[in-house]
Amino acid sequence: MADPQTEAPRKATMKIQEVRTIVTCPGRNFVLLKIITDEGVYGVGDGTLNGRELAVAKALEEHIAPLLIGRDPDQIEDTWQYLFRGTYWRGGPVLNSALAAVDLALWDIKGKRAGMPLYSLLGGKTRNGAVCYTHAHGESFEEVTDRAREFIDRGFKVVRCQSAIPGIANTYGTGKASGPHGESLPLVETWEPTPYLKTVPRLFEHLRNELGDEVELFHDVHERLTPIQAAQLAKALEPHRLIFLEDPLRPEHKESFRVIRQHSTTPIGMGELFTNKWECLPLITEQLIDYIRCDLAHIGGITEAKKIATVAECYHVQTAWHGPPDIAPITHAANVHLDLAIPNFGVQEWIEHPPEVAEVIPGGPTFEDGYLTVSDAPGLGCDINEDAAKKYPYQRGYLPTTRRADGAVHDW
Ligand code: KDG
Ligand code: MG
Repeated sequence: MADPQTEAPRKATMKIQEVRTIVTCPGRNFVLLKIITDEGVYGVGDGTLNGRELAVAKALEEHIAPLLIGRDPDQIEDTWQYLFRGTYWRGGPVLNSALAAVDLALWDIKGKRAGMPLYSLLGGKTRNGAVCYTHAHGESFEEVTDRAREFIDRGFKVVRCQSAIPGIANTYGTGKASGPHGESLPLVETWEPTPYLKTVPRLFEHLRNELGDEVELFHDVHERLTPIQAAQLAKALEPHRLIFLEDPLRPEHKESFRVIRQHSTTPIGMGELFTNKWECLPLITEQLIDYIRCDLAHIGGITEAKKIATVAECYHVQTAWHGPPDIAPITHAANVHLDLAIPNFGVQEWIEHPPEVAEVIPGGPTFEDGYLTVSDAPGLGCDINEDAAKKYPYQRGYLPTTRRADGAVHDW
């Protein structure tokens, strides 16, 4: 434990000597962290927050790194509480992404010192692999179907499907990339609920007719609907048996989810915009969702995620941790270590990064026949090649923004 007056370790144990933030853009921006101890063992973390990367990097460099120097890297929970509560203000996405980077790096150090992969430290494997999903998208139903078929042929058992909506420019999820795009301002997407609510059930009818019953399919609403619109969509999708309907509502007002539950048996997944366990709690304890899908890189890492998973287990809620391409392979590895260890794992999102990413961050999860695994290397099994990272300097990039047809701002 730290000395209550000075926060210095009470006795001479291993100490944190250096905290290095690495911002790199091998195709997309990543905010990486290396925590180096006085015994030479180091851990790697990821705190990438898409579109606001440098806010996290600055928080790590200017506010958090000085607090870590001299601390015992073994006291993860104590350090977590110290950083989370020590701000007084608590953390939103910026501070909790920074906290995640620290948390992941500390678990990595603990695993390396113990000579154990993280899943062993978390209780050992409860399964051989984590079933995972990827994204099939396209301008037309046929294009989405063809992409989904390619993924099914590669072994995927679960596929997220998004198609363009007639009359809506730049529909979410249809491949108009976020991240660095060389433009000074974000891409603007449009949103209108009526064509969306008409099109999505037709898309899934088409997909079921073409792809059959065996593959698990689902759709990401991306928090855009009102409660009653979400209830209508969930009900309309019932015949197509989605594994879950993702993020139907804005994250702020948890009671809204009751409206969906009152009208539909389509399972619901929610959580990529949550930043702590308390936000998940009402949805879990009232059994208003079926899958909790926080992002380990934005909720303070493994320490917070394992607590959320345990509460979820009590209420028959499974996990579907957020695994988009905008978080580094280090967080993807953390996802899979946790998936392998917990009893209530549901499904894991995973998007293949381009090869430059593995050059900078080797050791992410590996995919085989629909399942993800991680290596048995101690810790997270990942590394950061700092020389390679230098070849890919940060490039400013924004997530798109959204407006209604009349010009009003809407959630992206
Ligand atoms: O940076 C934003 C993305 O992480 C998000 O749009 C991806 O919704 C997403 C998902 O489910 O992967
Ligand atoms: Mg999503």
